[in-house]
Amino acid sequence: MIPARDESKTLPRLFAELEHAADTIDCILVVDNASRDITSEVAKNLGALVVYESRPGYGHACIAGIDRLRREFPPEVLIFLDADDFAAPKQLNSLLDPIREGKADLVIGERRACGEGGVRWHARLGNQFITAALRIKFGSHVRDMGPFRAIRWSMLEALELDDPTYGWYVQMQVRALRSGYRVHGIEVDFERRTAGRSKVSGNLIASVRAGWVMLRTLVVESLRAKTNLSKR
Ligand SMILES: Nc1nc2c(ncn2[C@@H]2O[C@H](COP(=O)(O)OP(=O)(O)OP(=O)(O)O)[C@@H](O)[C@H]2O)c(=O)[nH]1
Ligand SMILES: [Mg+2]
Repeated sequence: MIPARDESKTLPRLFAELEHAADTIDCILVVDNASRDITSEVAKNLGALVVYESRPGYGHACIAGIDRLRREFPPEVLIFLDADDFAAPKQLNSLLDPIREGKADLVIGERRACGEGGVRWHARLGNQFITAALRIKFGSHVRDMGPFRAIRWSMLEALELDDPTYGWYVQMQVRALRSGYRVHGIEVDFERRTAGRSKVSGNLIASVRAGWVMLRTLVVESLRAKTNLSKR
């Protein structure tokens, strides 16, 4: 599943890269998140199944995509992939391996720099803060909050994720850890976008806003975990 907002310029290259993983993928779903460009048309022409979500927000896009899959093609494993992550398709099989081998329920790509440069310093700092908090509070060993990840469908359904914002992946990790699912990280190559407009980590204010949303989600989800445990 590819959440995409104004990504008409990145999708052609991403789909060309996805040819490398054609044997592994049953269906490519692009969620056009209220784009102001021709993202939907480009995705359809490239052969994707397209869902349109009019409410901006990363989590809104993921929820809309999951609803559609639930109704039509619930997969065994769902892969999340950003529309500008050109390095990811070649690494799809390595991401899936721990699930195929029965060692993990959720696998997260830990980004290391290659090509045009890695995660920018302010995004890296925010990521380190959140991953350290997850380690201290929930014993997580994963070193990044990257969006390139694979999750068993049955587990995804059980987590009942509903965060409409960039807190989506924080909510996923907290709920997975506190429910005892096996969460693994694997190192993946990552290169900065070379097309389209940078919307979050390329912009300090947007990064701070996204960081704040992630932190808020972490606090809310941790408090919720505490309340649920004390009710048992
Ligand atoms: N900013 C933003 N991105 C969204 C939204 N919904 C889906 N996306 C997609 O989420 C993914 C991540 O957004 P990016 O703009 O690449 O954010 P980033 O990777 O942190 O930073 P840059 O790559 O530097 O822009 C892309 O595939 C976007 O198209 C939304 O509501 N806002
Ligand atoms: Mg990006």
